[in-house]
Parts: sequence; C-alpha cells; structure tokens
Amino acid sequence: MAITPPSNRLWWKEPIHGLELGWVVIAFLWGLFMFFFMIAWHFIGQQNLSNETYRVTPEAFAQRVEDWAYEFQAMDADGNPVEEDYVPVVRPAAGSDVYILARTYEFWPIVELERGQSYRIHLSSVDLQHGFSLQPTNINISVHPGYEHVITLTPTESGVFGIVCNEFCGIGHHQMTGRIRVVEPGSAAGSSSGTDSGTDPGTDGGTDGGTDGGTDGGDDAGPAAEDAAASQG
Ligand SMILES: [Cu+2]
Repeated sequence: MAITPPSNRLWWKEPIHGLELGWVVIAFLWGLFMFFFMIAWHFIGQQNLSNETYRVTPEAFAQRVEDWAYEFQAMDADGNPVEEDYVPVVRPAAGSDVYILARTYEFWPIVELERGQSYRIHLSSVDLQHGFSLQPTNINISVHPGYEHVITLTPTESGVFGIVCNEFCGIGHHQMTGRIRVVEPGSAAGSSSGTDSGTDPGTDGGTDGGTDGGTDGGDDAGPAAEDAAASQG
C-alpha cells in the first residue's frame, strides 16, 4: 500500500509497450490452447474416464454396499465365505452393478469381476475425501462422502488390480488399499481355485503402490497387476 498517490494518476492509460503486448497475446493464446486441449485430451489421451455422480447419504450408501456384499458374497467349495485379509470377496453377477466403499483406511469389499463384462462401479466414501486409483491402469477418481460416482468399467485382462488411496486422508493413508480381482469368463462361480491363484502378487502390488501415494504406483505394481489392463467404456 502506497502512502502517497502515484504522480501519474492515469498510469494505466499509458500505451502498452509492444514487447509486453506480444507476451500478453502469447500467454492468452496459450491459455486458450490449453483450455481446449484439456477437452480434446479427454477423448484422445485416454485420461480420466467419464462418470456419473449422484447425491447419497453415507449411511444409505454403506447400507446398500453391505446388503449387496451380503447377497453376492463368494463362497468356497465347502460353503464358507471367501475372505482375503479379513475382507470379504464379492462375486457380482456378470455385467451387474458393483459397489465399492471407501473409508479410513480401506476399500471394502474385494470384488471379483469377469473379463470382458461391463460393470457399473458405484463408488463413495462414508467419512472423508479419498482417492480411488486403480493400479496399474490410468483410472483416478476423487471419492467424496455424500456423492456416489458411477463408472462403467470393462476389464480386458484378468489378474489382480490394486486400489490405492491417492488423496491424503489421515495417519493410515499409506495403508489404504483395496483390490479388484478379474477372472477369466466362467471361472468365477463357486471355484475356490480361482480365488487362491494370484492372490499374493496382487497383495504386493496394492501395498507397494499405496506406499508411494499412488503417484507412480503403476511402476511398482506386482507381477499379476503388471500384466493386467482394464479398459474404460
Ligand atoms: Cu484415503
């Protein structure tokens, strides 16, 4: 703040220097280019996928995920529920709606999808803002409490995909991981062998990625996740 007014009160009316004008024009055009390229990038760059968003209360979403997980809980040959690290494995019907809930500090439950089927993945948080980063694919979504994000996803390869939280959410953020399992068509229903194979590489992939905060998690992903890829549609 100046104590005395400027001697030339109409300083802003002085003619602009040619060089300055040149740079203003360059910066303006560059800004326009970046703005429109941001939209173009959505189509040609395979960046973030389109998704739908709905309002939902955390309580209602948690209840829906729980009911859904209970209905499609995977069972092994002996009729016992399949779990990995105390997290239930859920096998939804091919091509159906899938629910994943984010909360401090986990993604719940573990879902098992079939390769080649399109699923509608419903994502929400029940406490804080989290990030959903699917490794090693380029799928990143901010997950907010109160909003339900719906993504259409078609896995193109089988394997175990790690989910890491890439939105700092607290003391346990680096441990916040989850898993999406993709199995070959027809191998899902009631087969415990499909559940066991590839579990370990997937666990490593998810954990390593999470430690890095998801920024370069793809490079550190485990062997199973490394071969796998998912497409978005
Ligand atoms: Cu988090």
